[in-house]
Amino acid sequence: MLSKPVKPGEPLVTHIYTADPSAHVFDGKIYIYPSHDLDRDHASNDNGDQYDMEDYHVLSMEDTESACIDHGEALHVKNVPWASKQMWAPDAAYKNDTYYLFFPARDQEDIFRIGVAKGDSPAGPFLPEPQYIPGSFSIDPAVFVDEDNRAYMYFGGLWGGQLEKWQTGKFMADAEGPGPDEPALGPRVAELSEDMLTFREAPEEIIILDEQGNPLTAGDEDRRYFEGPWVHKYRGLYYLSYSTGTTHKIVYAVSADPKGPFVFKGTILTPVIGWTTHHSIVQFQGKWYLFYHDSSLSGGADNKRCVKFTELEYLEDGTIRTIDPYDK
Ligand code: FUB
Repeated sequence: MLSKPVKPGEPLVTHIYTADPSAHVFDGKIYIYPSHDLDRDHASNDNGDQYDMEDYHVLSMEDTESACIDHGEALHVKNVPWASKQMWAPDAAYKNDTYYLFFPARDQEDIFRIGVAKGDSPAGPFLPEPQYIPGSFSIDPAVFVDEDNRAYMYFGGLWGGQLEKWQTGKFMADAEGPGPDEPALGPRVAELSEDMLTFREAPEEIIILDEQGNPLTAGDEDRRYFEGPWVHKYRGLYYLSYSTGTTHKIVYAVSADPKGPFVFKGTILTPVIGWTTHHSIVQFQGKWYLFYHDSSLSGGADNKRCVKFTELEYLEDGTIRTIDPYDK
């Protein structure tokens, strides 16, 4: 299905609800891997039960002025042997002449895990591996393939995403997050194996520091990590961007090492309509773009979101100009 030509700040497609866009340039086009929100009415809760997605559709655009194509269903939960429900924010990567779709879902015990599926085309369909990635947990995988061809998966999300339940290395159903003055929980990172199907090592926690070198605290809700990590490289530095959750911002931190520690820098995107905010950053034809979502298409329903994009600008010192998504 083809949309009308896309415009910055407007939904890429309107025939389905979409969220959590992971954008990549494959074969000279922009491919977007979003969540596919269902048109169901739910009250919102902190466990995220309202996000009851079942499948993925891949979108693509020839460029930033053409129509957006919905390539149809690329993977459904019923075809993933280990998964039971909630196909949340996915990402994709290309390596070994293969396209990989990484996705979180609850397993048969209701624990979020991360799975991988393979395809010959960036538009899918994707064939899932029979088991989730051993040692994986929580949500929001984002895979960054570095210039040396090493691939890293960043992941993790609080509350419904269960990250705080893994502080001991084992799933503790009743575990709570750290107190407000304690170091905040960071996202996890693990290098992927050459075949992209397993972790090469146990996931490590990423530390995010303030400008004085102190770890951000859990009470620092304007800056601490909540969910939705994304990593891109600019002028040789790694930029880790993420959602602050409760304060609804997309912020970023920078490091010379893909595993950090990262130093907090600032805000990329101010709050959007709807509770969640989730993004990706991609370079295309010499410009940088932010892909994000809001709930404008549904008039504000948290679980019925729409994917959008806008240009992203760096200042001379490598910082990113803050974007107000509704600035005219
Ligand atoms: O779409 C479900 C969840 O909402 C995602 O995994 C989070 O990042 C948030 O956008």
